[in-house]
Amino acid sequence: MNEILEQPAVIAASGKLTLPLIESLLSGEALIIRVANFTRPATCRLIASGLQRAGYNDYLNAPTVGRIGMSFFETGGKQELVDHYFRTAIPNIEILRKACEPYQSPIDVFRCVVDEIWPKGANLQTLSDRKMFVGLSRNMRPGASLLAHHDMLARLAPHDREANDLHMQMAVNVYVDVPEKGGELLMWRDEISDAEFLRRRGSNYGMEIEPLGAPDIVLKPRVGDLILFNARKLHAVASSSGSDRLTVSSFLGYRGHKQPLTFWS
Ligand SMILES: O=C(O)CCC(=O)C(=O)O
Ligand SMILES: [Fe+2]
Repeated sequence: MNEILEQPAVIAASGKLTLPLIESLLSGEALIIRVANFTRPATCRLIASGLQRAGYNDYLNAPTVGRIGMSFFETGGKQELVDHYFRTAIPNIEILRKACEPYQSPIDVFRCVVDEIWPKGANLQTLSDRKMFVGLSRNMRPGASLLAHHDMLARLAPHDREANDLHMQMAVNVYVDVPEKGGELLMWRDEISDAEFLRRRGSNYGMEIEPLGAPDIVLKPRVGDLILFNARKLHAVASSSGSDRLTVSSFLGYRGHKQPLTFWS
C-alpha cells in the first residue's frame, strides 16, 4: 500500500518497487519515490563495512566526496578520461560486487527488479557500443555536503545519440549507511536550464545550497531505503555529523514506454 506523506510529491512504499511507482515519477505526480527496506538494514551494515574495507577515493572534480568506481560525470567529457571510464567500467562493477560479498550488491538487485517490472525490460546503458559503469558508491564524510546540481548525460556526451534521446534521467540511490544527524536529500521543484546552471555554478561542480533558499523537499533517508527521483530537478545533500553517509547508486534512463530502461553511473 502506498501512503502519501505530509510532504507533497514524495511517495513512500514499503519493501517493493512497482511499475505504478515508476510511472508516478515519469508522470511528474511524484518527485521522489522512497521504497523502505529495499535492502535489509542488517545486510546494509555488513555491506557498509565491505565498502569501507574496499576503500573510497575522492571524485576527480568534487574533492570532498568519496567514491568507489568512477562516475561518467567525472570525465567532464574529456576524451582521455572517457576512455579511462570505459576501460574500467566492467572491472569497477566487479569491484563493487566483490565489496558486497557474500551479499548481493543492492544495485545488482535493483537492475533485476527493474528488468522484471518494466514491460520492455532494462539493461546497462551503452555509448557507441561501449558498456557504461553502474553501481557507484558515494561516501559523504561528516561535514561534507553535496552542492546543488542537476544531472544530465547529454552534457557529457553531446555527440552520442544514446545520450541525447532521453525523456527522463532518474537518480537512484540505496542508502547503506546514514548518519544520525543531517545527510538529508534536498530538492527544489523549479528546473533551470543547463546553460543557467553552468553559469551559476562557475568553476565549482555545483551551486552553493544557502542562496537557493528553502528546498521544496527535505527527505532524511533511512538505512535500507531505495530512493528514486527526477535528476533534472536541482538537488543537493545536506552535510551531516557523526558518521559517514554511504550510498550505492545508478541513473535510470527513460525513452518512452516502448523502450527498455537503462542503467549507468
Ligand atoms: O546521495 C543522495 O541522496 C543523492 C546524490 C545525487 O546527487 C544523485 O544520486 O544524483
Ligand atoms: Fe545528483
